[in-house]
Amino acid sequence: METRHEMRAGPVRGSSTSRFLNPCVVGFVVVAVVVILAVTIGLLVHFLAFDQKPYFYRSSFQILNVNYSEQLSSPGTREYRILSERIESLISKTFRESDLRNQFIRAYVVKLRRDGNGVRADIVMKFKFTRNNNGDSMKKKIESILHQMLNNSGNLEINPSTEVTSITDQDAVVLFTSECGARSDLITLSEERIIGGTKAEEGDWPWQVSLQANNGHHCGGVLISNTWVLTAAHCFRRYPDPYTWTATFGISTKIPKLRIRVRNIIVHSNYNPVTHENDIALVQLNREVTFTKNIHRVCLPAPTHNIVPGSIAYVTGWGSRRYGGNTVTDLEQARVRIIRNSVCNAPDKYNGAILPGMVCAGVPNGGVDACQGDSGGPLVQEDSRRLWFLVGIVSWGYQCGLPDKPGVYTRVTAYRNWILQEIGI
Ligand code: 4AZ
Repeated sequence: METRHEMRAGPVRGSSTSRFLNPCVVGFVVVAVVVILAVTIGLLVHFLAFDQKPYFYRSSFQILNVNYSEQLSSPGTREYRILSERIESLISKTFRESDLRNQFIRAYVVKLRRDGNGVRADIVMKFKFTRNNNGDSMKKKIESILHQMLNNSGNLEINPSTEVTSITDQDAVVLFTSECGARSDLITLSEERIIGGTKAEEGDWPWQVSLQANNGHHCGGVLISNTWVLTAAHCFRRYPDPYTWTATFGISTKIPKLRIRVRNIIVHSNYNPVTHENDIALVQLNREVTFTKNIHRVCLPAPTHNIVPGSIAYVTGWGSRRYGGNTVTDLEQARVRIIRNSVCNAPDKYNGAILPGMVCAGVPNGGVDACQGDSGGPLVQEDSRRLWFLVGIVSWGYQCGLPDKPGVYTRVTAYRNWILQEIGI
């Protein structure tokens, strides 16, 4: 009873108004309102003025004073690289000297094609701007800056009737993956990325395949088209029947992103298991792979492509971390250097066993190498436009990671014409 009386007494004493006007409460309410307002205004200003989002645009230029030639049909040639770099640097220079210098990120030539006698270049451009810039006005600005550029493009004569189209991230993926050799970081036109550690991330090596016999990882492989995988001939010595094999994609062999049966296996007819000569094979998949940002083909080098001794290359696979060890379930990468055949043939190294169709790669003191289970997998190099080329296929070596015993790879340039003869690519 006492308590109930006291409670009821509160309002009777008229303290409700005085409590409401209590300076502490008023102060608290004012501070709360000010804080909420400040946070809201802050967030609005942040999103409208500072929170920049990437936007992709595509365009296509007709270049009138460059004659199309076979040399421009593959991104691996010097001619293709030089012309693409000229176009990219012209666009970059133009935007860096324009009102959009703070919005422009990168321009990239995704494809050079024949257009009459001349050349057409398909271009993807990336910009960053805030939400209060509407896409249409940006498109107009980009078009007008490009238009000025085309009238003043130095020694490249470009048809000035050029349209710009806003595209989605997914459209950019389709444009990049219809060509070869772009890692996922190039597809998003992100800033330079350093490859670190040994564990690979999804999309780092999108052409890497696991070739599995009876669903167990047996060899690596490399996606070179939407139906063909390049690998080593010695992978099929134990299981020659294509129906034994499946190919998986994605960095984990435990939880693959995709699994496809093998339809056919073409082993080089002159493969020699004693000398390891012609250790190369082609695997046809039972259905086409739909390329994605994380699954698509590598570039094949031209037969004349120069593999420079001392240059950096990466070998990737699920092979064992030491000779005699188990294979791993998460894809790993290793950074090695190309070794000249004459050096690799020295008496303390392979003493003449390295034939012209082979190439060695390793590090001076050993410790970084391919190993059992990596066989058939890729040895790749990046070019100046950040496209990746297949230079070797993991083939053999004396154990793994020993000093003076580098990894030996099938030299892909020596088999470029064999691939063309066998499957027409
Ligand atoms: C193998 O047995 C193997 N260190 C693959 C690569 C190397 C050695 C052995 C290179 O499949």
